[in-house]
Amino acid sequence: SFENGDAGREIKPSRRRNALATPRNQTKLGLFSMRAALIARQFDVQGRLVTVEPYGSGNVNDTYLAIFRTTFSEQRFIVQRIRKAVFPQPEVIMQNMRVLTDHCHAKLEAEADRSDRIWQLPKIIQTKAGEDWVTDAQGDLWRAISQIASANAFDRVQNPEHAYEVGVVLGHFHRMVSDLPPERLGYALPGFHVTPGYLAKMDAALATAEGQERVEASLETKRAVRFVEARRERCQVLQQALERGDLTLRTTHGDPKVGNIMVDEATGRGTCIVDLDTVQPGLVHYDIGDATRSACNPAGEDAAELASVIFDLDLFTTIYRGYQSHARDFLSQADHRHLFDCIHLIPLELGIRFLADHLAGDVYFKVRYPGHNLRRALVQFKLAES
Ligand code: GN1
Ligand code: MG
Repeated sequence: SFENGDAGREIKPSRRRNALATPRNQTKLGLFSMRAALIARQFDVQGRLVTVEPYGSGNVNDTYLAIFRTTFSEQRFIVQRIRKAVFPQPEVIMQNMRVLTDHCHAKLEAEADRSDRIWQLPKIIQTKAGEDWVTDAQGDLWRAISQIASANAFDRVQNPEHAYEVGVVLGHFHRMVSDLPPERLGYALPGFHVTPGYLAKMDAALATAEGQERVEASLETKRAVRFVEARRERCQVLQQALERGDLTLRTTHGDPKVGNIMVDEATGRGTCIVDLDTVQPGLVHYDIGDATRSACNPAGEDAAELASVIFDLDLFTTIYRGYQSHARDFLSQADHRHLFDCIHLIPLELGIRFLADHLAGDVYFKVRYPGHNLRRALVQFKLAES
């Protein structure tokens, strides 16, 4: 995996490169980047390719920053390979992204004069043939999107002001898509955030010989499984509310963790939400729970000390204030009634997802060391407990 960034540090491509500057990694880097370079040249950008390098710290897709130059200009953009193991129908992601960005870009432009800041949102860069993506010889989907100008993302919440901006950006996103009917979007990731489905995945992994072996391998794993067992019932709460009709499907982001919120370098204010792969019909609770489990945990998803993992209520108050500044009219009474549920459920769910993947042999999330998914699960369980 390229994506061995340090949690909580600023995500800068130059840092990645230093972190990878061992001879073995350089060879790997060369091979993969070469493939990305071949792909990058197929998109409709001016100039000559100068470099392509691994970028960001995502757990799923392969991400690169490409730089093209002419004598008088430079264009930087993001090139990504969508992983088939995770997204069975990657073209649905791109169809959704087209619908979403057309809707939002028009809205941002129309509201620009009244807005308190310049909002950004990635734009699809088409191929020279006018397509939204390319498929390589292995059948993998690659796409190119614009890079957000002068902004940073952080894997960990930096301070209360940062938490506030995370809330503002999510609230602004929800308001922007509040009139985009979810029926216009497909399911790029069927079963995403449907917690009982992740329980079933864990059960399936536990039912295999390899899964059993992994449980037996450590006391920590046994404890983690027991932790989930004791909370099985609660895993149904949002799904049942949806089935009862208390909650309704809307257009959601799906992955609004703190690392997907870009902060303007110059002003320190939120400017953009990125990673639009999981935009699909869902519950706003998935998003609120995901943003809060991420931004209210100052120790981060890869916390070095489990003891340092807490759900910080002051940060929650702050992020929620930011959220409400845009989404005040957006949440119904029933939505409010289920806030506590989602704040507890989404870290529990992510913990189950990490644990299930650990038991299944790390097939979904990229790992940087053996036992990484188990470790990630323990952090999320600690958070849910807190
Ligand atoms: C994955 O790839 P990345 O880092 O954007 C995952 C999210 C998790 C997140 C935890 C498609 O996101 O659901 O919350 O890891 N994305 C997918 O860091 O499963
Ligand atoms: Mg994501």
